[in-house]
Parts: sequence; C-alpha cells; structure tokens
Amino acid sequence: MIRKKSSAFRFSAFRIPILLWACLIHLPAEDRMEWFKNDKFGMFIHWGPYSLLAGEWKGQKIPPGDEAEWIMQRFNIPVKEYREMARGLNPVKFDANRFAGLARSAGMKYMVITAKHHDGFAMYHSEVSGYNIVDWTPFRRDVVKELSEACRRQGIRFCVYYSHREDWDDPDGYGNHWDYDPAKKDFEKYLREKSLPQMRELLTGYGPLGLIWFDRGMYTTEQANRFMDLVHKLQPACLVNGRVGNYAHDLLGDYQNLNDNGMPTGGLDEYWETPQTLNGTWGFSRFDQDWKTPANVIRRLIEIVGKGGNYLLNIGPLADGTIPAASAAVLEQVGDWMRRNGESIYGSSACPVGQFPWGRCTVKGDRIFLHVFERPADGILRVGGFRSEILSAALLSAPARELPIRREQGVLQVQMPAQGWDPAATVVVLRAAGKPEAEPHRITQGSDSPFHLDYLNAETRGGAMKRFNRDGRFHIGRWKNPEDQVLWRVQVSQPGSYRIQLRYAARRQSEGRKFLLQFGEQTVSGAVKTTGEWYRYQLFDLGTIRLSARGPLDISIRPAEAGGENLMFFESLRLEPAIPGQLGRID
Ligand code: H79
Repeated sequence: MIRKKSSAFRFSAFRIPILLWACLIHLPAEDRMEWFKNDKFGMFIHWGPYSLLAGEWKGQKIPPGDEAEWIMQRFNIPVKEYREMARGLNPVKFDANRFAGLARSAGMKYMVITAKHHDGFAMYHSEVSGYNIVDWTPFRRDVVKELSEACRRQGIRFCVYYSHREDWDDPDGYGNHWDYDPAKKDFEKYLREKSLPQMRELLTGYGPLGLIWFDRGMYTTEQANRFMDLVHKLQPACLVNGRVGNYAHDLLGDYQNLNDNGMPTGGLDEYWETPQTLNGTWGFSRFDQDWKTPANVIRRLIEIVGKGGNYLLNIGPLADGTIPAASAAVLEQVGDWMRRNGESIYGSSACPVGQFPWGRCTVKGDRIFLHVFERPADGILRVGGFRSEILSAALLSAPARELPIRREQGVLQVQMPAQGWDPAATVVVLRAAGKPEAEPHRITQGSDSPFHLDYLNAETRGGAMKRFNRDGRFHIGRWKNPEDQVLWRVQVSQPGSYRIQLRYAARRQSEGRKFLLQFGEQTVSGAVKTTGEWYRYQLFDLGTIRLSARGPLDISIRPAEAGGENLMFFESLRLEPAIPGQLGRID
C-alpha cells in the first residue's frame, strides 16, 4: 500500500518505478495521494465526554502535559459512572461553521474529528451503539454530520478519527481491565459487532471522507486488512493512516504517522504526517494552558513540510462546544502568516539540501523557498548546497523587488533587505534555471573518527525505502533484489583498516540471505542473521576492510540474489578504526 515518494530528502535524483497497485484499489495511488501531498496542514479535534471532565475526576487531577482524554483509563472510572457522566455532555454553544471557519482562516485544508476515541463514545448518530451523542445526551445533534457539512461548505476536506481496537466501554474491546476480565474478552465479537459496523456507518453516512485516522493498531495484519478493505470498498479514494495495522509488524496504510508529537529527524521515502497538539494534551484540560506560540507552530510547520511531511495540529474544544480562546488566537495568527506565505507551503516538496543554520527550505517547480528564522548579522544570507544556477531572488512578500545575489566559492549570497522581516519566518524565493538540484554531497570524517552511515545520510535506489518504525525510529527496508540498494558517498581522509559493523533487525524468513557490501572496487559479502521477530536491532561485526586511498569512495549494500523477503531492516553501517590512533594522518 505504500509507494515510494518521488521527493527524497537529500538525494532526489533517483526515481522509483511505479509499483503496481492491487486490483482492489480503483484509483492509482498518485491520484489518491494528490490532495494529501498538496494540502500539508490539517486540524485535529479531540472532543468527547472527557472534555466535560476537563482533566479532573472526583478531585483527582491529570497533571499538566498529560493526556486528558485518557482520564477514564487513568483513574479506572467504572463504565457505569463514566456513562452517567457522559449524559451531561450538552455542547449548546457548538457551531460547526466556527470550527470549519477557524480551520480555514488558519490555512488548514483538512479536518480530522474523533468520531470515537478510546472511551467508546460516538460523537455521531450510531445505530450500532446507543452510546452516542444523539441517543445518549440531551444535545441530540450529530456533531460529525454538522462538521462534515460545514467543512464541505467551506472547502475543508473532512476526515474522521476512529479508535478501532481500544474501547473502554465495550466488554470485548481492548483496554478496560478494571470492569472486564481480559481473559473473558471476545475481541472478534467486538470487531464484528461494534468496530467494523461503526466504520461502515462512518463510510456511508457522512459523504466522501479524505482519510480515516485509526489509532493504537490491531493485533494482526489480517484484522487490519479487514478495516483497509472496508474503507477501500466503500470509499476507494479515502486514505488510511499507518496506525491501522499491528505496530510491531510491517506497517500498512497509505501513509505513515510519526509518534504522537513526533518531529522528524529527516525525510522518508513514503508519505507521512505527524500529529501534534497545541499544548500538552489532546482532549481539553483545565490544567494545561501551556500553548505553543504562533511562531513555534509556524516553524514546526516549516520543519515538517521541509522534510516532506504533513502537520496535523490538534485543538481540544470545551464541553460547551467552544474552542479555547487561546488556541483560536494562536491559529488565527498562524493563518495571518499562511495568507502571506502559504505559497511556500502548499504543493511544495522537501528541501533537497537538508537544513541551514539560519532556517529551512521547500521547493516547488523551479522555485526554492528559503524560510529564514535567524536574521544574518551582516545582512547576507548564505545558501550552500544547491548546484542549480539561481536566476533571481526576492522576498515572497515583495516579489517585484529583486534582491542582489552573487556566488562566492559555490555558495550563493543573498543581500537581504533591512525591512520586511517576519519574526516567525521570512520567506525568500529563489528562481532556479530548471528544477532545483542539490550539489553531490560527500560525507567527510574527522580526525581518527569512524564513519557513521545511516538512513539519514543514505541514498536509496530501486525498491529500498527509508521508513518509519513505530518505536519512533527509522530504518531502510523493502529491499529484495540486487537493484534495491543503499548507497553513501564518502570522502576518506584517513586511510587505514576499519572494522565493519552493521546494525539491523531481521525476521526468521531472511536468515541466511546473502548481501554484498561494496567499498569502491572491493566487495565484502555477508549473510543475514535473524534477530528474532521484526524490529529487534542488533550489531553485527563483519570483519575489517582496508581503505588504502585518500579521496572519494562510494559505499553500498545490496541483496546478492533476487527474490524472497525483505533483506533486513537496516539501521546503520559503522566503520570504526581497527586500531585506534593508527589511521593515516591528514596531510
Ligand atoms: O488520541 C491521542 C492520544 O490519546 C492517542 N493518540 C493521540 C492522537 C494515544 N493513544 N495511545 N497513546 C496515545 C499512547 C499511550 C500513552 C499512555 Fe498514558 C501512557 C497511556 C498510558 C500511559 C498518557 C499518559 C496517557 C495516560 C497516561
């Protein structure tokens, strides 16, 4: 289900053959992902009975920064009492237009609302369970329906969050061990009678959905596929996030989520999004007023988009239906910036040269957008790393006024104006002669130091993909054939003998598979050793290699033979001086 993206983080020059889609999928992957690639910024809404408790149960408080929507689990609130409490949910001030309007003025293009969170309560009119906002509360209005209609009117793509495994209300759902004996749970019954039927209701009653945001994974891949198949059968264009599957197995879905509030260390070869919240909680808490500043949110957006991802930013409405004034104010200010600078965000791709000391970048067509966080003291912005000829520079806010540029020892210098600075990020637009290309980059070594080669500084070829793993780490996987390669371009300054240390995880199916490590003309072969199941990484010693010449060297790893399973989940290749202090000195 996951396609390699066309925009790699650093080495963008290699294009991946288009994978054939399973005949189940009615639309080609590219078409279905198009809006996701363009839109970049979405609104997440966590809203449910927990909003009424606002972080407190019978005098016990959720500490600031902890997750208020977890209150039922945290204080082991009995189902009977939580259900009684939920009867009081009556958000009389709720106005769906206000939500859609705020998303719109913040520059957000999609909205994801918790149709059911882990507490099992549906924020829509469900016939599967009467424990929903229409049948259970005096409010009697379908919040999900009203939001879906308001979003459609205001041009926001509507999406739902659905916790498909966790359900603290249902005797057979996952998670409630204080009311129900885990040994007596019939999880299949839960899937059959609540989770899948509710998913069907959401897919058939609320118009076209942009994506379904599952959470907490499934026990098995087979179970996850039942959800994926249902979504694709009823709404072929609707995307599925990666948390649909078992976190410890191969990740499924149309795109991956980083961990909650995760920031990426680098780009990935697949589509991704990071869910983050404006303070420290998802559902509303009276005890958490630690709001991020508008500038912080803007810089996070830039950081994420500059690495090829999407930013799903959460608000937690109050139980009366209003949006906390502080979070609305932050979003309005982010919107001000987006109105002026959205051109540098929507439809852009990852920066091909990584990050700069003064800020970040994105690219689109023949334009490079430089997001300047720190104003250079001498007024000259130094932009290294682009090979492309740069034809002109101007502030995005003043396109008619060209800024003087020149190149000095390969580094572009832009003479910045004294005025027009934005405290969050000032955007400079460079126009390149053609598609912006990065300079070929070589990894250098310090004195007597090892080479640490990992996913971040690697170039992937063929089917090899830089992927997220649910532990919050990253690796390279999906390589099966000799053309699926991982490559590094290094600069050897200290000839000598190096110990080769490979860190990876490998499933039993990969045991004994041969691979080749290429150091220029020298080849070292190895055989995969299993590390048990899935993502259990271990360090393996592959002997020593003598790098006798100073200068450029290409290092690669590839499967020796075609076919079979994923070779390994590769984490890093370390070249350690065999005898410390004995490497040749730099001239
Ligand atoms: O919906 C939001 C979270 O409630 C949900 N994902 C985001 C989008 C989420 N599900 N699981 N987790 C987050 C991770 C679980 C964290 C926990 Fe805890 C640590 C559960 C128990 C210990 C945080 C601290 C919540 C309660 C105490």
